[in-house]
Amino acid sequence: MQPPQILACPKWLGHPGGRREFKMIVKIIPLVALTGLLADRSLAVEPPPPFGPVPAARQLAWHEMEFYGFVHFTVNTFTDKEWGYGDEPEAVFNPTDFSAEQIVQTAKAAGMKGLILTAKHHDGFCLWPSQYTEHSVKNSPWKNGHGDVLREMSDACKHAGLKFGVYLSPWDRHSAVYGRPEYLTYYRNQLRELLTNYGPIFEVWFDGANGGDGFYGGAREKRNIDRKTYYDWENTRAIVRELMPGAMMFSDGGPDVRWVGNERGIAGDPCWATLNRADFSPGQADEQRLNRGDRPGTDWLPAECDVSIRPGWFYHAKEDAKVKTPAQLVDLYFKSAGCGASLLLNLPPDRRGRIADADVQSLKEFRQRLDGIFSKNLAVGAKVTASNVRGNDKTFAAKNVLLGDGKKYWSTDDGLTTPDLILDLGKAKTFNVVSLREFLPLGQRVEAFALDEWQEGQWIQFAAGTSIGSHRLIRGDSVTTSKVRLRLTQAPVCPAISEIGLFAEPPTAKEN
Ligand code: FUL
Repeated sequence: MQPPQILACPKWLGHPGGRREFKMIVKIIPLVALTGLLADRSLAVEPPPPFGPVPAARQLAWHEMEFYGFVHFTVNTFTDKEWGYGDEPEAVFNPTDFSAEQIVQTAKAAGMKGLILTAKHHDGFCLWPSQYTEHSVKNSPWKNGHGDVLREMSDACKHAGLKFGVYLSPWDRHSAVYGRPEYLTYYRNQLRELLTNYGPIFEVWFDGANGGDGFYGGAREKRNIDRKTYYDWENTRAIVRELMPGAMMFSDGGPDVRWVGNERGIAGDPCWATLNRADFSPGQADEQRLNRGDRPGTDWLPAECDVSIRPGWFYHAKEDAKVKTPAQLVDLYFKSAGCGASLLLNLPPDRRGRIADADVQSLKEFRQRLDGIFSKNLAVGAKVTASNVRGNDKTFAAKNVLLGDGKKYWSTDDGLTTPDLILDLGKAKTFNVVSLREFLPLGQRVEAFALDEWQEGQWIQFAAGTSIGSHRLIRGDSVTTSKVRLRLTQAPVCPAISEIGLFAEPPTAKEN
């Protein structure tokens, strides 16, 4: 048998026993390499263990959206009401120039990542031709009863790259069986219809309102239900999990996203992403707690800030002059998305079935102002150092906070809960907005922080706050400095910070 081909043949191979030694070496080398690898592995620095409840995959995807829209549209648009009684004839629903395209493009241009449509509001009228009721678009004059608002909106969203969600009011003032067990079957059938025919659905909105009285098939009476037991929420929710596992479910108490406790669009400070969910159920709101969350909290249950661009949720011509200004919208963005919650901004189509000009204009300028702020991160290019880096491993390097991809983060050794991080900007820069984010798969870790500027040889604090979570925007007076320090001042565990950004908001952005 031929010996193996040896290209560079060391001298010692020539002496007796040399070949045997060589064979042994050939066997040993991979072993050594493997042992080395294993040793490297055991040396690899482990990421910090997660702290408290952590977000599910659907919640992580939702956190990335931050800003999306509500579309309140139904018979109320034509009767000039906010809550239809349930006796509105189908004939009143007749938009003269409905355009899902115009609605969706308006939302997209404003920077929204999705839209949630009132498939059925409290009045019970269905914007899709449900096979379970006659009280729907199919008996309206719109498109001779062949229209389907859900279909058009879901298609337009898909086409534009926006996610689509549905609001299906549990309270139904039209249904003759509302209040009886049969209604639950009807409600669940409709839920199945929506989730099967108009998906993918990113969020299902379970409203908690119930005023009691209604048409109820002609009974015209007050019907009270037990909010805790009537809808058998556990089994109703199971339908969503079964048909659309990626969908977020909204209600006062989640299970995936919670109400922020007001309809003004303003998150609490702090606004924790966690809540003790067992204390809440739809329609059972402790507004203060929903606004701020619970810390410590048993469940990852972040807040959603719902607010309308107009005083009402539905379109009323008399409110045309009361559309929120670009400055008010920017302010809302800072007070919702900038506090770790999401901004769900309602855009009500008018009687044409389009977003009115005043709203379109305001949204356009709102977007321009936000872009004006966030298009340039003044921290990019800074030299970043930290008082500690986890295991001195570059996986957890301080400079990860500038990557902006949300995938990497700066962390420290276990037990170091109040470290500092310094951005050396190289020269004096002026900013008035600071953006911070935590790496959410490891939970919400930081409980308090401070920001310092370097002035004449010393650090001076210019801002401080509590919760960070998915996003914390600090909007303050202008700071001009060449160095910024982030000081984490309270936390139960070491941090995982994925972003620090510095931005300059032009003074005009605060004016109307
Ligand atoms: C409330 C409803 O009663 C309003 O009409 C609106 O739909 C708002 C978003 O939720 O509970």
